[in-house]
Amino acid sequence: MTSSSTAAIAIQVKGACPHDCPDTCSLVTTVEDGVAVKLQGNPDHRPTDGVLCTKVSRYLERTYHPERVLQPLKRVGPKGAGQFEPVGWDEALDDIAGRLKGIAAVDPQAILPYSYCGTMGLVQGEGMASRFFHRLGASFLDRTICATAGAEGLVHTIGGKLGMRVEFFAESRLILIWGSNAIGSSLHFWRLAQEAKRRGAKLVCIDPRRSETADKCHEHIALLPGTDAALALAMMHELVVNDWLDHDYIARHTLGWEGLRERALRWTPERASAVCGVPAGQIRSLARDWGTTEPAAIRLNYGMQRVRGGGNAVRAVACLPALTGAWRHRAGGVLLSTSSEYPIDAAALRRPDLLAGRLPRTINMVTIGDDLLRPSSPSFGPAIGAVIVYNSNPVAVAPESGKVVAGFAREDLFTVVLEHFRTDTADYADYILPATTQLEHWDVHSSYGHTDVLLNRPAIAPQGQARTNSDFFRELARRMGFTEPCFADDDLALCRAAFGGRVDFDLLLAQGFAALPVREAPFAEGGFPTPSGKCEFFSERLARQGLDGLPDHVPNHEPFGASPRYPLAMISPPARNFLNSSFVNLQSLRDIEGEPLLEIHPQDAQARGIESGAVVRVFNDRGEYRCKAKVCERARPGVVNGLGIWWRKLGLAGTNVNQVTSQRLTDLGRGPVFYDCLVDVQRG
Ligand SMILES: Nc1nc2c(c(=O)[nH]1)N[C@H]1C(S)=C(S)[C@@H](COP(=O)(O)OP(=O)(O)OC[C@H]3O[C@@H](n4cnc5c(=O)[nH]c(N)nc54)[C@H](O)[C@@H]3O)O[C@H]1N2
Ligand SMILES: Nc1nc2c(c(=O)[nH]1)N[C@H]1C(S)=C(S)[C@@H](COP(=O)(O)OP(=O)(O)OC[C@H]3O[C@@H](n4cnc5c(=O)[nH]c(N)nc54)[C@H](O)[C@@H]3O)O[C@H]1N2
Ligand code: SF4
Ligand SMILES: [Mo]
Repeated sequence: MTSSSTAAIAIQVKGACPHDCPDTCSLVTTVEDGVAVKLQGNPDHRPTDGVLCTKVSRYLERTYHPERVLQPLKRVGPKGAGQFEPVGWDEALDDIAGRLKGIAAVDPQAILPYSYCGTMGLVQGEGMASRFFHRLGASFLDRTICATAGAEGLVHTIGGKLGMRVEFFAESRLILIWGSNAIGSSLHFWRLAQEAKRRGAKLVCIDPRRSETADKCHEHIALLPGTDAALALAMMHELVVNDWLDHDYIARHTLGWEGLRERALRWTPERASAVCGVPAGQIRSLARDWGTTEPAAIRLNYGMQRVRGGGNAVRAVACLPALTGAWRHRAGGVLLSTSSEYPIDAAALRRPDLLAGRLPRTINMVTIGDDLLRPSSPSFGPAIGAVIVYNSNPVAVAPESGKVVAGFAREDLFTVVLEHFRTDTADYADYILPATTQLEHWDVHSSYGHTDVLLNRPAIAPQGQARTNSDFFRELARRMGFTEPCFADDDLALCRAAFGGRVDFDLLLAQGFAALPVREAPFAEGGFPTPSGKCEFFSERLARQGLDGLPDHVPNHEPFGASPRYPLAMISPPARNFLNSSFVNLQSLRDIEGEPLLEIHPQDAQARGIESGAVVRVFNDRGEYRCKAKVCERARPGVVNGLGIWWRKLGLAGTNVNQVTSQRLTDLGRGPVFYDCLVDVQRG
């Protein structure tokens, strides 16, 4: 592009929203004289339909934010104090390579990557980074912090992260929105649900919180956190006793019906009512709706699997469409994730062959607090000596932050953070390195809500001295003496490698997106990709692992009512205008959210002398944090909603909601239990 002194030349560049959101929107950035001046949703991309959410419509404010880190910074004060001075890239990279070489000479497993979905891009995510850590022989990171419990539940039932195509929800007659505040977290699905509603569909929201989505549904079932499997089993009870079953579908396309039937018959609506804290009549009517409406669909989301029994809960819910034959219709079935549709060539992209036969230990990202504090031992291996953080903000988002902070505060831990901003985690870095944003680099994206591949082209030059994540790992590899040719691949080559020849790259270059060939009604004729080829009510694989072969209600680690000291259950769903801890530092969005809030029901508030606006202390044995109370009926009695995920340093007393969450794990998938957490609340 050339600039002109008379009129700016405007070009439009197609990209992809990088954020951890099922909608994976196609973006169009207008650039004038090298400056991005406008960012819009691509009207030609069907799932995006020209619309962006409030958060990402502020992406330019984020990109050109005055507080962006634009040069490498080296720590000069104590850990966590946030005192840094500028340093050159070469000096930083040389020093980092030297430190890592020293650690690796003893045991490379003492080095740990820590990353998640700051960007969902396949290249700036685990592309060059994986090659680097594989070659090094660093510890593996088990990337469990969001979705693994539900993913395993789904895989063990229907065979993959697969399901309905999102656009057909517009034709459903009944939609259960289960564990999702769709208005905030998957806006484009919500628009389709609204279309269905206009055509006469009934919408039911199943969520302990009266969310913005619940407000707009016909019915809201405010169950206690972690009781979804009990609700689903009681629905099955009703399907059986009223014979709202598709016997032909069950006989031909499912496995384990007799066992499931027997179990369901033990879950009367009255029994589930006592567990879930909702009236038995409401459970009966939900089952009637499910059993007698066609086509009927479930938009399941990850909000309901952040409890001990999250994997089993997803299994139970994923059985419901097979019982009624809902899969026969393209507007029936369940959708949790579409990830397994994508033919990603992980070996070409990530090069596990560079491990050369080594099998490093695995660290679960959920237990980073405990693991950073663990000394060397024969069972654990070497104490963690260095962490390289990219695309994540663990000090804010990982559970039991008291321990996470203590871990990152270790003076003998060497920490490098690749970031856009000085996050809570960056404050504990030895080096903060400036990373490019989505407007400044190439990437290629899959989605977990629709089934298109998107290409992201850079729209503007890297700001300041920012470099892409892959550039950092490429340069570091060179300094570590890694000479394999794959470390010379540029980002465009990585974009091409991600799908090999399985996606038309020329189409991606021309149009910015390409649809995968997927079936309209994937399981209308069965054909589930499970070992038996059927929808597995009973899972032989789980039974062989010594687990329950059938789905069941697995009570929370911290069940409601179990502790006299901590009588309130706390969930911590996202505040609508933040995305995890991203965007919290954008003034325009923070102005909408105000301050960290705890929603509390009037009954619970009154019993504690708490009014709206009062500063409260939320506490349990793991710690405490302070926020402002909002007395309202968005909270059900007995459950408080601590809206997340604030930056600690932008909250009230330098902590956030994860100060009280626990590092315990889910039944399947080794996932976190953010919403399985008992607390009490006081004025304070
Ligand atoms: N605006 C916004 N959008 C986001 C995110 C964000 O932070 N902000 N996060 C993104 C990420 S990382 C993800 S993983 C996706 C998916 O995001 P989800 O985890 O599905 O998040 P939400 O849609 O907020 O849905 C969580 C809902 O589950 C409810 N819930 C809590 N416990 C239970 C329970 O035990 N049972 C049931 N039935 N419901 C429960 C909460 O009250 C909340 O309304 O959203 C993405 N989109
Ligand atoms: N209490 C509680 N805790 C939770 C949750 C909850 O509901 N309640 N939700 C959990 C869930 S679902 C998830 S997915 C996790 C999310 O946890 P994270 O994946 O850590 O998500 P973010 O907090 O958004 O942090 C992402 C960081 O990556 C940075 N980033 C973005 N793009 C790039 C890039 O291209 N390069 C580099 N180097 N950095 C980049 C951003 O600036 C941001 O600081 O949090 C979990 N924590
Ligand atoms: S709706 Fe989701 S994918 Fe679309 S712009 Fe917003 S965060 Fe990105
Ligand atoms: Mo997530």
